[in-house]
Amino acid sequence: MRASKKSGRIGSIHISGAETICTKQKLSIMAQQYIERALTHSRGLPDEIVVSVEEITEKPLNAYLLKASTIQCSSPAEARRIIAELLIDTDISGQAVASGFKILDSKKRMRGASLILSNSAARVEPDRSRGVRVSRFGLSKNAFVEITKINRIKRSQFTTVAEAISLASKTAAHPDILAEVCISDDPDYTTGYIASSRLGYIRIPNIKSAGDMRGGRVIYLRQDSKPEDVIKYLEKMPVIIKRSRNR
Ligand code: PML
Ligand code: MG
Repeated sequence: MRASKKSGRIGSIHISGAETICTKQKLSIMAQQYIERALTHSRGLPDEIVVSVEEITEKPLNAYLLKASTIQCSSPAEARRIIAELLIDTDISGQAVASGFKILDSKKRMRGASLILSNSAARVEPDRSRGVRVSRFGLSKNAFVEITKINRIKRSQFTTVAEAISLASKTAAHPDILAEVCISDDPDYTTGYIASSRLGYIRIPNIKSAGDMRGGRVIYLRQDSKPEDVIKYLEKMPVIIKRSRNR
């Protein structure tokens, strides 16, 4: 689902987006839930809601649910220090870290993620205003149950966390992806995350101030990766998230 609103100067602004993999039997209920979500979103009332459904014909790959943890963080400035340190530890250059923050701080809204090369900091998403939308991922029952056991998730945050950790788990499973950083663009949602196959899914409270409409998603690729292959995986490859390994 994607919901947007026309805006004179910019064309159209993104309000909400969501995706899943489900059975044919669940299609109607999912579509109804997504439309309801678009109509009650904190970013405002959309004037266009598009729900598209595609049959999945190829066998989905499996990825494992990232282990979740929460870091103590009391302000956006502290969040930045934590994120920068973790990214540098992941072999991402200072220039690439700064480029990521610039995108996350921008007032321009993207529907998808920006892709940055880990060393040169070059942005490689083909359409900079749209970004790359991570899609075609769904949760197994066991992984869903595992998410219900993550500590300190408020009931009202459950769907947001479940979708974010699913997306992060699909993303981190690609061998050419080093890390992902996400700040919600919802003004009332102030917990973000940094994720990678090595770090797991680290929740960061107070990553932004309440009321801030900015946000976004930045994915760091190995310098020698082939961006077109990574994009194909993120957008098109169906992936089912299984419960974490080593439990
Ligand atoms: C979004 O708005 O879709 C991003 C959600 C980030 C969730 C972070 C968390 O609470 O774990
Ligand atoms: Mg949002």
